[in-house]
Amino acid sequence: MNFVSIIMGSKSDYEVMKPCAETLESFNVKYEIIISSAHRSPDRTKTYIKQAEEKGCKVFIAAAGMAAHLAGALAAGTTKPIIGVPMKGGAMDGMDAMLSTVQMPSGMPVATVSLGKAGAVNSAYLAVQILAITDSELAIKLQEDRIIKSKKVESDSKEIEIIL
Ligand code: RP5
Repeated sequence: MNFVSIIMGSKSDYEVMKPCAETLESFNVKYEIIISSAHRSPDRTKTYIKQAEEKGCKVFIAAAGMAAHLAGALAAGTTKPIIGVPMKGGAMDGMDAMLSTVQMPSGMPVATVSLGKAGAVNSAYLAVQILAITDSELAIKLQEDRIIKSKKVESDSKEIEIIL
């Protein structure tokens, strides 16, 4: 069973990450979602990575804020792709999490997406794109989604556009 795993450092990350789960659902991609912290529950995080991988997890999405170490900790425990979603909040409102998540040492990549809802949604899209490399049905769904998005730009424009 192929699936994606969403891991959040805290329950306080859940609201931001809901759109990630919803996006995976819109593509009928199976996922697990749990709370586990690199700092507060390192053993649970380590154990979960191994168990998820054994069950068929193909991509991990890690959401964490402040001195965000979760995505890096996952990268240390698996060679599966890791997508890091930095969370806003704290004294630096996410800049700390963004730098902590993106600044990985060479050979230990974390694909870091943006702060906020766009990052949460894009983490799901990136996971779907990775799965679609070996899943032609999913690849077609992604192409259809692009067409819908492109048509929406045109219809939105028609509502307000002025062309001389
Ligand atoms: C991080 O610290 C979590 O991912 C969260 O974004 C941030 C704050 O956590 P809480 O204090 O709200 O639990 O580990």
